[in-house]
Amino acid sequence: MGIDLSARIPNNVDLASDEKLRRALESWQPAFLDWWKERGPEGLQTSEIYLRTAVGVDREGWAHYDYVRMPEYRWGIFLAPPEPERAIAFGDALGRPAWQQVPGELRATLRRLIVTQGDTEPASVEQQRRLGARAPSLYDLRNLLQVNVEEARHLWAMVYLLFSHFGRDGREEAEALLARESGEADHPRILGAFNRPISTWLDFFCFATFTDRDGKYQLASLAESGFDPLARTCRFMLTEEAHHLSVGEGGIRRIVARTAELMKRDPNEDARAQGGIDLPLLQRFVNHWFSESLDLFGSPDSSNAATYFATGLKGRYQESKAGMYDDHRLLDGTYAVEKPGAGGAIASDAVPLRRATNALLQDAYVRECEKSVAHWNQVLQREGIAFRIELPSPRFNRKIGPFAESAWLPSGSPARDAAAVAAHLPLAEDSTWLEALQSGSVLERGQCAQWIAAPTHKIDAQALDFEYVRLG
Ligand code: BYC
Repeated sequence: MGIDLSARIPNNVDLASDEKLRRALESWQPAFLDWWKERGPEGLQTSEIYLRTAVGVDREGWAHYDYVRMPEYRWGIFLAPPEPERAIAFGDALGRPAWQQVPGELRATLRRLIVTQGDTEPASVEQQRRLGARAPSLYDLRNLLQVNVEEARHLWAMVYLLFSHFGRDGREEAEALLARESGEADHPRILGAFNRPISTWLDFFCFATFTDRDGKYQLASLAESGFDPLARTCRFMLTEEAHHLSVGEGGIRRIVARTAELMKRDPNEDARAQGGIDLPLLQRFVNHWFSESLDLFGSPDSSNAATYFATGLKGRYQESKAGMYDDHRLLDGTYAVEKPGAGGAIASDAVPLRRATNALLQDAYVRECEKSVAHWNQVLQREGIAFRIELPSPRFNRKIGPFAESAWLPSGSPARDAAAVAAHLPLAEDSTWLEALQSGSVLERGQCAQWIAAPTHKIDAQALDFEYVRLG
C-alpha cells in the first residue's frame, strides 16, 4: 500500500503497471493545472504555503507538513487499504463479496453518484477563490488554502474512479468536471449550494461548518458502498474532512468570542460600533448556509435513495460499524417524514425505510450541527451575553423536499410570504457591509483582524505567530 511519490501522479494504486490508465490520467493533468491556475485561489500561486500533503495512507503518512507553492502541490490518488474479503453490508446484496469492478446494470447510477460527488470539489475551490485577498490572518489564509488543495485532491479521487472504471464516458465526465463552473448561468455546478457565492470569511466559515459536514455524511455513506474502489477512496477522503470542519466551527467560535468581548466593551452591547460582527447578522448567515446544506441531502422521500440502498451503492451513516444498526435490509418499517398540512399545520408521511435514507442521513447531520451551535453558545454563556445562536427549523428556506413550495420561518411556523423568509437570510446590505469590514488582508505574523479572536488551535504544533505563508 506504499505511495509512489516519485511518479508524476503520486498514487498507491500501482499506476506504474497500468500504462493505459496512467497515460489517460497524465493527459488530464495539464487541464487540471490550467483549471487550478485560472479558477483556484487568486493571486497566491507563487507564494509558499505551509501545507499538509499525504505521503502515506497510514496514521503517520497522511499529514506531512512543509512549504509548498500551490501549483507544485503533489495532488495524488490515494485509497484506504483494502479490507480482506470485504462483504456488502446492506441492501439486497447483503453479505455478497464487494465488487472490484462496476456491475454492468449499476453503471449509469454509479457514474451519476461519482460525478455528483466529484462536481462539488472543484466547485468549492471556485467559490472560495477570492477570499485570499481579505484573509484575517496568515493562519486563516493557510487553512483556507489547505482546504482548497485538499478539495482539489478529492476531485482527483473521483476522476481516478471515472478513468479507471468508466472508459470513454468516464473521460468525458472528467472533462465536464472542469468545464462546469460555480455560479455560471449556462454551465453551473450540479448541486444548489455549490453555485452560491462565498464572498466573505463568514460565508466561508459557515460553509466549512455546514456544507463540508454534508460532505462528511455523504462521503461516509459512499464509504459503505459495495463498489470497493469507491468505498476505499471515500474512506481516505474522510481523514482530510475533519480539519475542514474544525476550520469552520473554530472560525465561527473565534468570531463569537471577539463579538462577545466587543459587546461587553460597548455601553449598548453594540458589536458593530466597536468594529465587530453583530450576532443577528451572524445568525442570518447560519440560517442561509444551514438551509442550503440541508437541500444537499435530496428529498426525504426519494426513489433514487431507495435504489442506491437496495443495490448496495450507498449505505447509511456508519452502516457497517458494529452495534450501529440491527437491520441492514430495511424491507419493513417506515420513517415519519414531515410535510405541510392544511392551514399551516404539519402533517407527516410514513415513508418506507429504503425511500427514507436521505431523511435518516439528514437527521443525523442535524444532530451533529446542533453540537457546533452549542459550542458557540457556550462562549456566549461564559461571557454573560444573553443572545443564543439557533439552527433554523429544517422547514425554513427549502428548495428541495416537501417544504420547498411554501414559506416557513426559522421557528418552523408558516411565513406570510417569501419576503418574511428573506428577512432571516443575509440582506444585500449585510454582504456589502461585511465585505467592507473584511477588506484587505492581515498578513503580519501573529496578527489578526479586529473582528475575530486569535486562533487557539495549533497547526502541526507550530507557534500561533508562525510564518504560515511566505508571500511571493
Ligand atoms: N440541488 O431523489 P432526490 C461535499 C436532484 S458535499 C440540485 O430528491 P437523491 C463537499 C437530484 O440530483 C457532498 N439538484 O435526491 C462539501 C435528482 O436529480 P436527477 C456531495 C438536486 O438523488 C464542501 C433530483 O433532484 N456528495 O462533498 O436521492 C466542499 C431528485 O433527487 C439537489 C453527494 O451529494 C440539490 N440540492 O439525492 C466540498 C453524494 N438535491 O438524478 C465538497 C452523491 C437533489 O433526477 N450524491 N437534486 O437528475 C447523492 O447521493 C445524491 O445525488 C443527492 C441527491 C444526495 C445529492
